[in-house]
Amino acid sequence: MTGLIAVLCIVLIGLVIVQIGKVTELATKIRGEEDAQEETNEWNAKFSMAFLVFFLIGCVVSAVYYAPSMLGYGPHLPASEHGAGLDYLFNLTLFFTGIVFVITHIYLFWFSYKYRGRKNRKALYFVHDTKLEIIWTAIPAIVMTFLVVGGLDAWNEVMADVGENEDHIEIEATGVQFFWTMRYPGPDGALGTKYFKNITPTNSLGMDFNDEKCLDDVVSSGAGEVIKLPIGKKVRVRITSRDVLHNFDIPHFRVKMDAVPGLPTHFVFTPSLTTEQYRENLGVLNKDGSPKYPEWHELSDPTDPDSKKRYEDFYYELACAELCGKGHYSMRRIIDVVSVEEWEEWMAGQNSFYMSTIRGTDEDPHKGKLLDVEIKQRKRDFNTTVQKALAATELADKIIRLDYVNFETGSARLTDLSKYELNNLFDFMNKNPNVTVEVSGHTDSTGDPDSNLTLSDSRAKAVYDFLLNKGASADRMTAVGYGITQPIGDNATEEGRKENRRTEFKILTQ
Ligand SMILES: [Cu+2]
Repeated sequence: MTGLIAVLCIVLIGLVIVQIGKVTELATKIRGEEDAQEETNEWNAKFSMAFLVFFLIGCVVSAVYYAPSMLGYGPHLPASEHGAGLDYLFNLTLFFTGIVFVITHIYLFWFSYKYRGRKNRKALYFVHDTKLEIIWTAIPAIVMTFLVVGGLDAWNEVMADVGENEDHIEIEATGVQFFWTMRYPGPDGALGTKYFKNITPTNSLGMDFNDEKCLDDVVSSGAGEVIKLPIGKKVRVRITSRDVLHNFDIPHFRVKMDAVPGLPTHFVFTPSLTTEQYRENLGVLNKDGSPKYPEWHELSDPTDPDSKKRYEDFYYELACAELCGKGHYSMRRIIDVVSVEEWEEWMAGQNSFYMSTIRGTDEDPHKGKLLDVEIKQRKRDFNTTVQKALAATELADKIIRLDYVNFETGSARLTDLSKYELNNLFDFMNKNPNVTVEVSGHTDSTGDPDSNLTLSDSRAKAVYDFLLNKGASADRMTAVGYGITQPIGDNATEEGRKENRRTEFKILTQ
Protein backbone atom coordinates (compact mmCIF):
# COMPACT_ATOMS: atom_id res chain seq x y z
CA MET A 1 0.00 0.00 0.00
CA THR A 2 2.77 2.45 1.04
CA GLY A 3 4.58 1.57 -2.18
CA LEU A 4 1.53 2.38 -4.28
CA ILE A 5 1.06 5.76 -2.55
CA ALA A 6 4.75 6.57 -3.12
CA VAL A 7 4.44 5.76 -6.84
CA LEU A 8 1.28 7.90 -7.10
CA CYS A 9 3.08 10.80 -5.37
CA ILE A 10 5.98 10.59 -7.80
CA VAL A 11 3.59 10.54 -10.78
CA LEU A 12 1.71 13.56 -9.39
CA ILE A 13 4.92 15.52 -8.74
CA GLY A 14 5.96 14.74 -12.32
CA LEU A 15 2.63 16.06 -13.63
CA VAL A 16 2.97 19.24 -11.55
CA ILE A 17 6.47 19.87 -12.94
CA VAL A 18 5.24 19.37 -16.51
CA GLN A 19 2.34 21.78 -15.92
CA ILE A 20 4.62 24.44 -14.35
CA GLY A 21 6.88 24.10 -17.42
CA LYS A 22 3.95 24.69 -19.73
CA VAL A 23 2.77 27.74 -17.74
CA THR A 24 6.27 29.25 -17.70
CA GLU A 25 6.55 28.73 -21.45
CA LEU A 26 3.28 30.54 -22.02
CA ALA A 27 4.29 33.40 -19.67
CA THR A 28 7.58 33.78 -21.57
CA LYS A 29 5.75 34.19 -24.80
CA ILE A 30 3.53 36.87 -23.30
CA ARG A 31 6.28 38.91 -21.58
CA GLY A 32 9.10 38.56 -24.07
CA GLU A 33 12.14 36.22 -23.94
CA GLU A 34 14.74 38.46 -22.29
CA ASP A 35 12.71 39.59 -19.31
CA ALA A 36 11.67 36.05 -18.64
CA GLN A 37 15.28 34.83 -18.79
CA GLU A 38 16.35 37.57 -16.34
CA GLU A 39 13.69 36.50 -13.90
CA THR A 40 14.58 32.82 -14.18
CA ASN A 41 18.23 33.65 -13.52
CA GLU A 42 17.30 35.58 -10.38
CA TRP A 43 15.23 32.68 -9.09
CA ASN A 44 17.89 30.11 -9.91
CA ALA A 45 20.50 32.18 -8.09
CA LYS A 46 18.35 32.50 -4.97
CA PHE A 47 17.47 28.81 -5.04
CA SER A 48 21.08 27.79 -5.30
CA MET A 49 21.91 29.84 -2.17
CA ALA A 50 19.00 28.29 -0.32
CA PHE A 51 20.14 24.86 -1.48
CA LEU A 52 23.66 25.57 -0.21
CA VAL A 53 22.39 26.38 3.27
CA PHE A 54 20.07 23.38 3.51
CA PHE A 55 22.59 21.02 1.96
CA LEU A 56 25.45 21.94 4.29
CA ILE A 57 23.23 21.98 7.37
CA GLY A 58 21.78 18.62 6.26
CA CYS A 59 25.27 17.12 5.87
CA VAL A 60 26.40 18.23 9.31
CA VAL A 61 23.19 17.30 11.11
CA SER A 62 22.96 13.82 9.52
CA ALA A 63 26.66 13.17 10.23
CA VAL A 64 26.20 14.10 13.89
CA TYR A 65 22.91 12.21 14.15
CA TYR A 66 24.23 8.98 12.64
CA ALA A 67 27.73 9.16 14.13
CA PRO A 68 26.98 6.69 16.97
CA SER A 69 26.12 4.07 14.33
CA MET A 70 29.47 4.42 12.59
CA LEU A 71 32.66 2.57 13.41
CA GLY A 72 35.02 4.83 15.33
CA TYR A 73 32.26 6.94 16.88
CA GLY A 74 29.83 6.61 19.77
CA PRO A 75 30.15 3.21 21.41
CA HIS A 76 32.06 1.75 18.47
CA LEU A 77 35.56 2.13 19.83
CA PRO A 78 38.08 -0.10 18.10
CA ALA A 79 38.31 -3.50 19.82
CA SER A 80 41.91 -4.13 18.80
CA GLU A 81 45.19 -2.45 19.68
CA HIS A 82 45.99 -1.20 16.18
CA GLY A 83 42.40 0.02 15.60
CA ALA A 84 42.87 3.40 17.28
CA GLY A 85 45.70 4.28 14.86
CA LEU A 86 43.54 3.43 11.86
CA ASP A 87 40.60 5.41 13.24
CA TYR A 88 42.91 8.37 13.78
CA LEU A 89 43.99 8.17 10.15
CA PHE A 90 40.38 8.09 8.99
CA ASN A 91 39.56 11.12 11.13
CA LEU A 92 42.60 12.98 9.83
CA THR A 93 41.49 12.33 6.24
CA LEU A 94 37.95 13.34 7.13
CA PHE A 95 39.26 16.55 8.68
CA PHE A 96 41.12 17.66 5.54
CA THR A 97 38.56 16.46 3.02
CA GLY A 98 35.81 17.94 5.24
CA ILE A 99 37.40 21.41 5.07
CA VAL A 100 37.78 21.13 1.29
CA PHE A 101 34.22 19.81 0.98
CA VAL A 102 32.69 22.78 2.85
CA ILE A 103 34.84 25.47 1.20
CA THR A 104 34.38 24.22 -2.37
CA HIS A 105 30.62 23.92 -1.92
CA ILE A 106 30.32 27.43 -0.49
CA TYR A 107 32.32 28.79 -3.43
CA LEU A 108 30.45 26.70 -5.98
CA PHE A 109 27.02 28.02 -4.97
CA TRP A 110 28.18 31.51 -4.03
CA PHE A 111 29.73 31.94 -7.48
CA SER A 112 26.61 30.74 -9.25
CA TYR A 113 24.71 33.36 -7.23
CA LYS A 114 27.18 36.19 -7.64
CA TYR A 115 27.84 35.69 -11.33
CA ARG A 116 24.30 34.83 -12.38
CA GLY A 117 23.36 35.89 -15.90
CA ARG A 118 22.38 39.58 -16.18
CA LYS A 119 21.68 41.98 -18.96
CA ASN A 120 24.84 43.77 -20.09
CA ARG A 121 27.15 41.52 -18.07
CA LYS A 122 29.87 39.86 -20.09
CA ALA A 123 31.84 36.78 -19.13
CA LEU A 124 35.59 37.22 -18.55
CA TYR A 125 37.74 35.18 -20.94
CA PHE A 126 40.34 33.77 -18.61
CA VAL A 127 43.28 31.83 -20.14
CA HIS A 128 45.96 31.25 -17.56
CA ASP A 129 47.11 32.36 -14.11
CA THR A 130 50.44 30.99 -12.87
CA LYS A 131 49.87 32.07 -9.28
CA LEU A 132 46.56 30.27 -9.14
CA GLU A 133 48.05 27.15 -10.72
CA ILE A 134 50.82 27.10 -8.10
CA ILE A 135 48.36 27.53 -5.24
CA TRP A 136 46.00 24.77 -6.28
CA THR A 137 48.80 22.37 -7.03
CA ALA A 138 50.90 23.10 -3.95
CA ILE A 139 48.17 22.96 -1.29
CA PRO A 140 46.78 19.55 -2.28
CA ALA A 141 50.34 18.26 -2.73
CA ILE A 142 51.28 19.26 0.83
CA VAL A 143 48.07 17.85 2.31
CA MET A 144 48.40 14.63 0.29
CA THR A 145 51.99 14.22 1.49
CA PHE A 146 50.78 14.41 5.08
CA LEU A 147 48.03 11.87 4.44
CA VAL A 148 50.18 9.48 2.39
CA VAL A 149 53.11 9.53 4.81
CA GLY A 150 50.74 9.13 7.76
CA GLY A 151 48.98 6.33 5.91
CA LEU A 152 52.22 4.53 5.10
CA ASP A 153 53.28 4.82 8.69
CA ALA A 154 49.99 3.35 9.87
CA TRP A 155 50.18 0.62 7.21
CA ASN A 156 53.66 -0.43 8.31
CA GLU A 157 52.54 -0.52 11.90
CA VAL A 158 49.37 -2.48 11.20
CA MET A 159 50.99 -4.92 8.80
CA ALA A 160 54.08 -5.60 10.93
CA ASP A 161 54.53 -9.35 11.31
CA VAL A 162 55.19 -10.97 14.67
CA GLY A 163 58.83 -10.93 15.73
CA GLU A 164 60.84 -14.09 16.15
CA ASN A 165 60.06 -15.75 19.50
CA GLU A 166 57.37 -13.19 20.13
CA ASP A 167 54.51 -14.53 22.23
CA HIS A 168 51.49 -14.97 19.96
CA ILE A 169 48.79 -17.37 18.83
CA GLU A 170 48.70 -18.40 15.22
CA ILE A 171 45.40 -19.44 13.72
CA GLU A 172 44.33 -20.07 10.17
CA ALA A 173 41.26 -19.02 8.20
CA THR A 174 40.46 -20.70 4.91
CA GLY A 175 37.68 -19.26 2.81
CA VAL A 176 35.58 -21.65 0.76
CA GLN A 177 32.26 -20.98 -0.95
CA PHE A 178 30.49 -20.36 1.46
CA PHE A 179 32.07 -20.77 4.86
CA TRP A 180 35.25 -20.12 6.79
CA THR A 181 37.24 -23.06 8.08
CA MET A 182 39.21 -22.02 11.14
CA ARG A 183 42.22 -23.99 12.33
CA TYR A 184 43.77 -23.63 15.80
CA PRO A 185 47.21 -25.01 16.65
CA GLY A 186 46.26 -27.27 19.60
CA PRO A 187 48.48 -27.76 22.67
CA ASP A 188 51.78 -27.68 20.71
CA GLY A 189 51.05 -24.07 19.68
CA ALA A 190 52.00 -24.69 16.04
CA LEU A 191 49.92 -25.25 12.93
CA GLY A 192 50.93 -28.24 10.84
CA THR A 193 51.66 -28.13 7.14
CA LYS A 194 49.04 -28.70 4.50
CA TYR A 195 49.17 -29.44 0.81
CA PHE A 196 46.39 -29.12 -1.71
CA LYS A 197 47.00 -32.59 -3.12
CA ASN A 198 46.06 -34.04 0.28
CA ILE A 199 42.55 -32.61 0.05
CA THR A 200 39.83 -35.27 0.35
CA PRO A 201 36.15 -34.97 1.28
CA THR A 202 37.13 -35.63 4.90
CA ASN A 203 40.39 -33.70 4.97
CA SER A 204 39.09 -30.51 3.38
CA LEU A 205 42.18 -28.46 4.27
CA GLY A 206 44.64 -31.01 2.88
CA MET A 207 46.46 -31.34 6.21
CA ASP A 208 49.57 -33.49 6.12
CA PHE A 209 49.23 -35.98 8.98
CA ASN A 210 52.82 -37.12 8.59
CA ASP A 211 53.64 -33.75 10.12
CA GLU A 212 53.38 -34.19 13.86
CA LYS A 213 52.20 -30.60 14.27
CA CYS A 214 49.02 -31.42 12.35
CA LEU A 215 47.96 -34.13 14.77
CA ASP A 216 46.66 -31.82 17.51
CA ASP A 217 45.29 -29.08 15.26
CA VAL A 218 41.67 -28.15 15.92
CA VAL A 219 39.42 -27.47 12.95
CA SER A 220 36.11 -25.64 13.10
CA SER A 221 34.00 -24.86 10.07
CA GLY A 222 30.37 -24.90 11.23
CA ALA A 223 28.58 -21.57 10.71
CA GLY A 224 27.24 -21.75 14.27
CA GLU A 225 30.59 -22.55 15.89
CA VAL A 226 31.87 -19.57 17.84
CA ILE A 227 35.46 -18.44 17.24
CA LYS A 228 36.95 -17.69 20.65
CA LEU A 229 39.92 -15.38 21.04
CA PRO A 230 41.77 -14.33 24.19
CA ILE A 231 42.00 -10.67 25.15
CA GLY A 232 45.41 -8.99 25.09
CA LYS A 233 47.16 -11.78 23.15
CA LYS A 234 48.65 -11.18 19.77
CA VAL A 235 46.81 -13.21 17.14
CA ARG A 236 48.35 -13.93 13.76
CA VAL A 237 45.80 -15.17 11.26
CA ARG A 238 47.00 -17.00 8.18
CA ILE A 239 44.44 -16.24 5.51
CA THR A 240 43.93 -18.47 2.50
CA SER A 241 41.23 -19.42 0.06
CA ARG A 242 40.41 -22.71 -1.60
CA ASP A 243 38.37 -21.44 -4.52
CA VAL A 244 37.67 -17.78 -5.30
CA LEU A 245 38.67 -14.44 -3.81
CA HIS A 246 37.24 -13.96 -0.29
CA ASN A 247 37.97 -11.29 2.27
CA PHE A 248 38.62 -11.81 5.96
CA ASP A 249 36.84 -8.91 7.62
CA ILE A 250 36.27 -8.25 11.34
CA PRO A 251 35.01 -4.64 11.30
CA HIS A 252 35.10 -4.08 15.06
CA PHE A 253 38.78 -5.05 15.14
CA ARG A 254 39.52 -2.97 12.01
CA VAL A 255 40.85 -6.19 10.46
CA LYS A 256 40.41 -6.74 6.75
CA MET A 257 42.51 -8.75 4.35
CA ASP A 258 41.91 -10.54 1.08
CA ALA A 259 41.90 -14.34 1.03
CA VAL A 260 43.53 -15.17 -2.27
CA PRO A 261 43.67 -18.68 -3.75
CA GLY A 262 47.30 -19.74 -4.02
CA LEU A 263 48.68 -16.69 -2.23
CA PRO A 264 48.65 -16.90 1.57
CA THR A 265 48.16 -13.54 3.30
CA HIS A 266 48.14 -12.76 7.00
CA PHE A 267 46.98 -10.21 9.54
CA VAL A 268 48.27 -9.63 13.06
CA PHE A 269 46.05 -8.06 15.67
CA THR A 270 45.54 -7.97 19.42
CA PRO A 271 41.96 -7.95 20.72
CA SER A 272 41.71 -5.21 23.34
CA LEU A 273 38.07 -5.38 24.45
CA THR A 274 36.23 -8.52 25.50
CA THR A 275 32.76 -9.11 24.08
CA GLU A 276 31.41 -8.32 27.55
CA GLN A 277 33.24 -4.97 27.69
CA TYR A 278 31.98 -4.05 24.23
CA ARG A 279 28.42 -4.88 25.31
CA GLU A 280 28.85 -2.59 28.32
CA ASN A 281 29.90 0.25 26.01
CA LEU A 282 26.82 -0.31 23.84
CA GLY A 283 24.43 -0.48 26.78
CA VAL A 284 25.89 2.46 28.72
CA LEU A 285 23.40 4.76 30.51
CA ASN A 286 23.31 8.53 30.88
CA LYS A 287 23.58 10.12 34.33
CA ASP A 288 19.80 10.27 34.58
CA GLY A 289 19.57 6.53 33.94
CA SER A 290 18.28 6.76 30.37
CA PRO A 291 20.11 4.76 27.68
CA LYS A 292 22.82 6.71 25.89
CA TYR A 293 22.29 4.72 22.69
CA PRO A 294 18.57 3.82 22.73
CA GLU A 295 18.77 1.70 19.58
CA TRP A 296 20.93 -0.81 21.48
CA HIS A 297 18.29 -1.11 24.19
CA GLU A 298 15.65 -2.34 21.78
CA LEU A 299 14.71 -6.03 21.91
CA SER A 300 16.87 -8.26 19.73
CA ASP A 301 13.70 -10.05 18.64
CA PRO A 302 10.86 -7.50 18.52
CA THR A 303 8.25 -10.26 18.36
CA ASP A 304 9.46 -11.83 21.61
CA PRO A 305 9.11 -9.60 24.70
CA ASP A 306 11.34 -11.97 26.70
CA SER A 307 14.26 -11.70 24.29
CA LYS A 308 17.47 -9.97 25.31
CA LYS A 309 18.21 -6.36 24.52
CA ARG A 310 20.32 -5.83 21.44
CA TYR A 311 23.44 -4.83 23.36
CA GLU A 312 23.21 -7.93 25.56
CA ASP A 313 23.10 -10.07 22.45
CA PHE A 314 26.03 -8.40 20.73
CA TYR A 315 28.91 -10.48 19.31
CA TYR A 316 31.82 -9.51 17.14
CA GLU A 317 31.51 -11.01 13.72
CA LEU A 318 33.74 -12.25 10.98
CA ALA A 319 32.35 -11.61 7.53
CA CYS A 320 33.49 -12.18 4.00
CA ALA A 321 33.85 -8.70 2.51
CA GLU A 322 34.20 -9.90 -1.07
CA LEU A 323 31.14 -10.64 -3.18
CA CYS A 324 32.20 -14.22 -3.71
CA GLY A 325 28.96 -15.75 -4.95
CA LYS A 326 25.30 -16.08 -4.16
CA GLY A 327 25.88 -17.70 -0.74
CA HIS A 328 28.29 -14.93 0.23
CA TYR A 329 26.21 -13.75 3.21
CA SER A 330 26.38 -17.16 4.89
CA MET A 331 30.12 -16.79 5.55
CA ARG A 332 29.30 -14.88 8.75
CA ARG A 333 30.93 -16.29 11.87
CA ILE A 334 30.55 -15.16 15.45
CA ILE A 335 33.65 -14.13 17.39
CA ASP A 336 33.77 -14.08 21.17
CA VAL A 337 36.68 -12.38 22.94
CA VAL A 338 37.16 -13.76 26.43
CA SER A 339 39.77 -13.74 29.20
CA VAL A 340 42.95 -15.72 28.64
CA GLU A 341 41.92 -18.26 31.32
CA GLU A 342 38.52 -18.82 29.74
CA TRP A 343 40.12 -19.17 26.32
CA GLU A 344 42.62 -21.74 27.57
CA GLU A 345 39.81 -23.71 29.17
CA TRP A 346 37.82 -23.58 25.92
CA MET A 347 40.85 -24.61 23.87
CA ALA A 348 41.49 -27.58 26.18
CA GLY A 349 37.94 -28.78 25.53
CA GLN A 350 38.37 -28.80 21.75
CA ASN A 351 39.02 -32.09 19.97
CA SER A 352 41.91 -32.48 17.60
CA PHE A 353 40.66 -32.96 14.05
CA TYR A 354 43.03 -35.84 13.44
CA MET A 355 42.11 -37.73 16.61
CA SER A 356 38.37 -37.25 16.19
CA THR A 357 38.01 -37.69 12.43
CA ILE A 358 41.07 -39.30 10.85
CA ARG A 359 42.61 -41.64 13.46
CA GLY A 360 42.18 -45.28 12.54
CA THR A 361 40.55 -44.59 9.16
CA ASP A 362 42.11 -45.46 5.79
CA GLU A 363 43.35 -41.87 5.53
CA ASP A 364 45.41 -42.27 8.69
CA PRO A 365 49.11 -42.74 7.85
CA HIS A 366 49.72 -43.88 11.46
CA LYS A 367 47.09 -46.63 11.39
CA GLY A 368 48.23 -49.62 13.46
CA LYS A 369 50.92 -47.58 15.22
CA LEU A 370 50.82 -45.85 18.57
CA LEU A 371 51.43 -42.11 18.58
CA ASP A 372 53.57 -40.25 21.07
CA VAL A 373 50.56 -38.39 22.39
CA GLU A 374 48.67 -41.63 22.88
CA ILE A 375 51.65 -43.24 24.63
CA LYS A 376 51.87 -40.25 26.96
CA GLN A 377 48.12 -40.16 27.54
CA ARG A 378 48.04 -43.88 28.35
CA LYS A 379 50.94 -43.46 30.75
CA ARG A 380 49.10 -40.65 32.53
CA ASP A 381 45.93 -42.77 32.72
CA PHE A 382 47.91 -45.77 33.99
CA ASN A 383 49.57 -43.70 36.70
CA THR A 384 46.24 -42.29 37.85
CA THR A 385 44.80 -45.83 38.08
CA VAL A 386 47.73 -47.28 40.06
CA GLN A 387 47.79 -44.31 42.45
CA LYS A 388 44.11 -44.98 43.16
CA ALA A 389 44.86 -48.66 43.68
CA LEU A 390 47.72 -47.88 46.08
CA ALA A 391 45.43 -45.64 48.12
CA ALA A 392 42.59 -48.19 48.15
CA THR A 393 41.96 -50.38 51.20
CA GLU A 394 39.73 -53.06 49.65
CA LEU A 395 41.63 -55.90 48.02
CA ALA A 396 39.27 -55.85 45.02
CA ASP A 397 40.32 -52.26 44.29
CA LYS A 398 43.95 -53.29 44.05
CA ILE A 399 43.35 -55.28 40.89
CA ILE A 400 44.24 -53.38 37.72
CA ARG A 401 43.27 -54.47 34.26
CA LEU A 402 45.95 -54.09 31.58
CA ASP A 403 43.65 -52.93 28.77
CA TYR A 404 46.38 -52.46 26.22
CA VAL A 405 48.18 -55.77 26.76
CA ASN A 406 47.14 -58.12 23.98
CA PHE A 407 48.22 -61.42 22.49
CA GLU A 408 48.17 -62.92 19.03
CA THR A 409 44.98 -64.96 18.60
CA GLY A 410 45.16 -68.32 20.40
CA SER A 411 48.79 -67.83 21.46
CA ALA A 412 50.82 -66.36 24.30
CA ARG A 413 52.79 -64.08 21.99
CA LEU A 414 52.51 -60.45 23.09
CA THR A 415 51.53 -58.02 20.36
CA ASP A 416 54.04 -55.27 19.54
CA LEU A 417 51.90 -52.51 21.01
CA SER A 418 51.61 -54.30 24.38
CA LYS A 419 55.10 -53.23 25.39
CA TYR A 420 54.00 -49.64 26.11
CA GLU A 421 51.58 -50.67 28.85
CA LEU A 422 54.08 -53.20 30.23
CA ASN A 423 56.73 -50.47 30.32
CA ASN A 424 54.33 -48.39 32.40
CA LEU A 425 53.94 -51.33 34.79
CA PHE A 426 57.70 -51.81 34.97
CA ASP A 427 58.24 -48.08 35.71
CA PHE A 428 55.62 -48.25 38.41
CA MET A 429 57.39 -51.19 40.10
CA ASN A 430 60.69 -49.36 39.84
CA LYS A 431 59.30 -46.28 41.53
CA ASN A 432 57.64 -48.31 44.27
CA PRO A 433 60.29 -50.82 45.38
CA ASN A 434 58.08 -52.33 48.12
CA VAL A 435 55.35 -53.32 45.72
CA THR A 436 54.88 -57.00 44.89
CA VAL A 437 52.38 -58.07 42.27
CA GLU A 438 50.49 -61.03 40.98
CA VAL A 439 50.09 -61.09 37.20
CA SER A 440 47.04 -63.05 36.11
CA GLY A 441 45.69 -64.30 32.79
CA HIS A 442 41.98 -64.86 32.07
CA THR A 443 40.08 -66.27 29.09
CA ASP A 444 36.47 -66.48 27.96
CA SER A 445 34.55 -69.74 28.08
CA THR A 446 34.90 -70.64 24.40
CA GLY A 447 36.62 -73.98 23.87
CA ASP A 448 38.07 -76.50 26.25
CA PRO A 449 38.49 -75.25 29.89
CA ASP A 450 41.78 -77.07 30.35
CA SER A 451 43.42 -75.59 27.29
CA ASN A 452 42.03 -72.19 28.32
CA LEU A 453 43.70 -72.59 31.69
CA THR A 454 46.99 -73.46 30.02
CA LEU A 455 46.68 -70.50 27.63
CA SER A 456 45.92 -68.04 30.45
CA ASP A 457 48.82 -69.43 32.41
CA SER A 458 51.30 -69.00 29.57
CA ARG A 459 49.96 -65.51 28.86
CA ALA A 460 50.52 -64.45 32.46
CA LYS A 461 53.95 -66.02 32.20
CA ALA A 462 54.68 -64.01 29.04
CA VAL A 463 54.04 -60.79 30.94
CA TYR A 464 56.13 -62.06 33.82
CA ASP A 465 58.99 -62.85 31.43
CA PHE A 466 58.76 -59.47 29.79
CA LEU A 467 59.14 -57.73 33.15
CA LEU A 468 61.91 -60.11 34.18
CA ASN A 469 63.81 -59.37 30.97
CA LYS A 470 63.52 -55.68 31.63
CA GLY A 471 65.15 -56.22 35.02
CA ALA A 472 62.30 -56.66 37.50
CA SER A 473 63.19 -58.92 40.38
CA ALA A 474 61.60 -62.41 40.27
CA ASP A 475 60.71 -62.41 43.97
CA ARG A 476 58.43 -59.40 43.51
CA MET A 477 56.18 -61.13 40.96
CA THR A 478 54.06 -64.19 40.53
CA ALA A 479 52.24 -65.30 37.41
CA VAL A 480 48.93 -67.17 37.62
CA GLY A 481 46.53 -68.38 34.94
CA TYR A 482 42.87 -68.44 36.01
CA GLY A 483 41.41 -69.64 32.71
CA ILE A 484 37.63 -69.29 32.69
CA THR A 485 37.21 -69.30 36.46
CA GLN A 486 36.94 -65.54 37.12
CA PRO A 487 34.67 -64.02 34.47
CA ILE A 488 33.76 -60.34 34.79
CA GLY A 489 31.43 -60.26 31.78
CA ASP A 490 28.68 -62.42 30.35
CA ASN A 491 30.19 -65.24 28.30
CA ALA A 492 26.98 -65.49 26.28
CA THR A 493 27.65 -62.19 24.53
CA GLU A 494 30.55 -61.15 22.34
CA GLU A 495 31.05 -58.05 24.46
CA GLY A 496 31.15 -60.06 27.65
CA ARG A 497 33.61 -62.55 26.20
CA LYS A 498 35.86 -59.69 25.15
CA GLU A 499 35.86 -58.38 28.71
CA ASN A 500 36.71 -61.82 30.04
CA ARG A 501 39.77 -62.25 27.83
CA ARG A 502 42.09 -60.08 29.86
CA THR A 503 45.37 -59.67 31.67
CA GLU A 504 45.46 -58.14 35.14
CA PHE A 505 47.80 -57.49 37.96
CA LYS A 506 47.05 -57.33 41.65
CA ILE A 507 49.11 -55.32 44.17
CA LEU A 508 49.88 -57.83 46.88
CA THR A 509 52.08 -55.73 49.15
CA GLN A 510 53.15 -52.12 48.97
CU1 LIG B 1 33.52 -15.15 0.47
